[in-house]
Amino acid sequence: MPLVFEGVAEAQMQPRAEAFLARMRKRRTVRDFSDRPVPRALIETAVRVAGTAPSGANQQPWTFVCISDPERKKLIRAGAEEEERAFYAGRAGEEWLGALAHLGTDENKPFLETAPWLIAIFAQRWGHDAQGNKVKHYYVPESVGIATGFLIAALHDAGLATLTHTPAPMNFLNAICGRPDNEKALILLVVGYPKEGCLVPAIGKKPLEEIASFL
Ligand code: IYR
Repeated sequence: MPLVFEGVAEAQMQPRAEAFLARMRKRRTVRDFSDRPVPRALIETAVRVAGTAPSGANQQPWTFVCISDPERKKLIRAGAEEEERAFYAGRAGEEWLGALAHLGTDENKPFLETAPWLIAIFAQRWGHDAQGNKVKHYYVPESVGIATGFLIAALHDAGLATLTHTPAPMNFLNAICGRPDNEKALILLVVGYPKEGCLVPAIGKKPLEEIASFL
């Protein structure tokens, strides 16, 4: 079918790109969340944005489990803190803990109960056809990573804060979220408003010269 391509007037292209950059530059990862509720419709809309992402063979190999139920959040916090205690007590190793030190993180994850929404992002390592046969999926981590980027940008643009949390391993999420074995939890996105007086590490992003080359 013919492409519907809504272009931007040439004079507007650079200003539009810069306005988007200015907006995205204001995104910060947050670890202190307020318990202020967030309407489900906002989360649904942001997940629909994630669902527009490109994916290998357009297989859309992702499942976004959106959790606001306090009982599930409590189970997720318990599961994550158990893994994180082992991680910080030595499983991570000196080098990894050294790389993280400036972030000030530890094994306590109260935000997993405080924040109004958790989005557990699962990658479907394979799918099923109508007869229930296994269907191979292509470029799964790449596809789910791209969709997650869309999701983070959409939530930020809607005025919400996120934390890209990765308790490892995350297998405990399958049972809590009721997901089958072909799905692997990749990221647990924490979503809400920052707590009043929330602090973030004094860190910045690399300049263009360090992240790009033009040939
Ligand atoms: N998953 C742990 C450790 C951690 C790892 C990385 I890499 C970070 O950028 C931040 C934290 C935790 O969430 O505390």
